[in-house]
Amino acid sequence: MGIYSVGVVLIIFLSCGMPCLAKDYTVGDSAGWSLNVDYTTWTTGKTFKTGDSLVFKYGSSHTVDEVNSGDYGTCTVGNSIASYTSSPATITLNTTGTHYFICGVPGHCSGGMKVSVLVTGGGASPAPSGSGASPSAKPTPTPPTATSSGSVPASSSATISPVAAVVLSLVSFVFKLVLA
Ligand SMILES: *[C@@H]1O[C@H](CO)[C@@H](O)[C@H](O)[C@H]1NC(C)=O
Ligand SMILES: [Cu+2]
Repeated sequence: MGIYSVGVVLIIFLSCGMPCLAKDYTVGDSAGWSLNVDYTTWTTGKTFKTGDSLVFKYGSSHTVDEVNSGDYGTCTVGNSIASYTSSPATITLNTTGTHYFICGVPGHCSGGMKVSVLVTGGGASPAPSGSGASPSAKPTPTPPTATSSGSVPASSSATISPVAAVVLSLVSFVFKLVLA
């Protein structure tokens, strides 16, 4: 059991390497949020998870507007879900699905200031309930050290329970935060 547990912890620790940490992505990297940047190229190869953040850095002549897919396609401004006008704008990706961002200044979206990101689950922060993403009502995470095996109604088999996996992931996450 002892060796086995260490192995499980190690596997979770390693497999949780970067995906378990909330990441900040500076949109456009050093180019920032501006005209004449190909954001499709920028998103290629990146994976975005709930809890990750997009950091938009831009001059005062731009904005960041989150819009729906239709307005994204047509570069329609004025119906934005959320609008940000001060840089840097750090936008946490709280929900799964595709998020669409454009610059709200007329002409800029059609000039290329548009970026869409597909957000998947399993990141550092779960999507908040209410979006129908999670049927289980568990508003606060269990503190990693608060529970012993006595309070967890899990099976006593050698296989690790989902609850234990979550707790171990949290431990790993906190551990990495301390190291960072
Ligand atoms: C994401 O959730 C955090 C914490 O609840 C909140 O402060 C933030 O405004 C949310 N971000 C968006 C884009 O809704
Ligand atoms: Cu702009």
